[in-house]
Amino acid sequence: MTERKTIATTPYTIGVAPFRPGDESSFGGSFTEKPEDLNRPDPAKCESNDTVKHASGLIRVMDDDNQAKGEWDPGLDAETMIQGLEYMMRLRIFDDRMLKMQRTGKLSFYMRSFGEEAIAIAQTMALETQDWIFPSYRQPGAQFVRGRDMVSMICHCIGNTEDNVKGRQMPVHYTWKEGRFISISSPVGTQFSQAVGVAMASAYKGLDEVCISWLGDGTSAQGDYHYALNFASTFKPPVILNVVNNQWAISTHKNLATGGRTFAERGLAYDIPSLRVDGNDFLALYSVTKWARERASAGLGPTHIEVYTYRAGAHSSSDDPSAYRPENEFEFWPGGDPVERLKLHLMEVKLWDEKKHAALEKKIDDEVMTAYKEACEFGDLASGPYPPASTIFTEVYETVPWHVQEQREELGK
Ligand SMILES: Cc1ncc(C[n+]2csc(CCOP(=O)(O)OP(=O)(O)O)c2C)c(N)n1
Ligand SMILES: [Mg+2]
Repeated sequence: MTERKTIATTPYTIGVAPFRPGDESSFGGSFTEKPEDLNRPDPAKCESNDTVKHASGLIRVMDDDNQAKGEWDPGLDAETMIQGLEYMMRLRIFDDRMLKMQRTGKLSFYMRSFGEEAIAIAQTMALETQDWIFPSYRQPGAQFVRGRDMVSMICHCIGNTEDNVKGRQMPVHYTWKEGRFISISSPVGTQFSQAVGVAMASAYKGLDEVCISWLGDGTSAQGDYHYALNFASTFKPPVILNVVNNQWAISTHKNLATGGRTFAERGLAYDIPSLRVDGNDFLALYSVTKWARERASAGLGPTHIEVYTYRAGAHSSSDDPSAYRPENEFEFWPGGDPVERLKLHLMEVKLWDEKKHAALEKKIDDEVMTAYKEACEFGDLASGPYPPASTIFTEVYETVPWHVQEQREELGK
């Protein structure tokens, strides 16, 4: 009989979270990377080799003293920054109201962007209106930037008679054709190859239409991510591919999604310029996205970005993070709170004060409350009215298949 050989087994320490419930989290205080560390390469000439340091370092603009520094400072005017702050505040207040609705049974499920508000908002603001957005469920903020009506967003989350997809999507899985905001898919990651494909079509047609997409650290462990990067590397379409590394994929730590190097560095192997950016720094996010768009528009193709952040809230209304991570971990995150950081920067440059902030908060709060009441008039989960059951069968197939027809007849609708 042949003797079986034993091989060294993988240690179980791979992929574990550094801190668990009851531990004191520590991320080393503040970031060691400084805004002056990294240059801003010429976007119209930059190749992947020029971004080796940008993929392992961290692009920042706002320093620990809330001042904008370094080559990546986008030099935004007051109006743009205040607008950005307003969008972020609107998203946070909106999210809180929606979660309350879920807790009181008015809608079935909810996902907040808490702690990640700057990402989709700054990045969408840096784009042009003809650009296409391929989001995951944590970028609803892009819709505020593109001007979607809040009542319509709430009606979608409830799935009531005014929901533009008539309850056929999960709440928060928005779709909004007018804003070029592509339907969010429940199977995570599909949006990356779709964004690359549409960008290829845009280049083929000679249009100045750039695509942007986001997926999470956990999702980047899927094949979809690599298929998209491979096509982006080969065909060099005008696309901006973001991996939002928020440390967690529900209860799975980001250490289980990649083997040591940063998420950004993986793009270099595909010969795609790759940047790593502080995802809680509104100005840095705006700046890298403008840079990537300039490259795409100049015909230089894709940019790969790791957005380094922390998921401050639960994964969704169905999740309880106290079961797998210290409850106050967010307080130790060196990137801080994105809303607070832009607010403090605006105060530092004397464009903002607590009084203006409180007044804006009140204005948004009223706006959200009014929209919430208006949306509920079209029905909520607790008290209806509900869309008719016949909508299960309509508007999906042009020619209804026999088995669906049979089911409809059986239901008598
Ligand atoms: C293909 C697929 N697998 C699993 C799931 C269940 N699921 C939904 S979100 C999620 C975690 C995703 O984590 P990450 O990509 O890090 O994004 P985050 O929620 O942190 O933004 C999982 C496993 C799914 N929706 N689709
Ligand atoms: Mg994640």
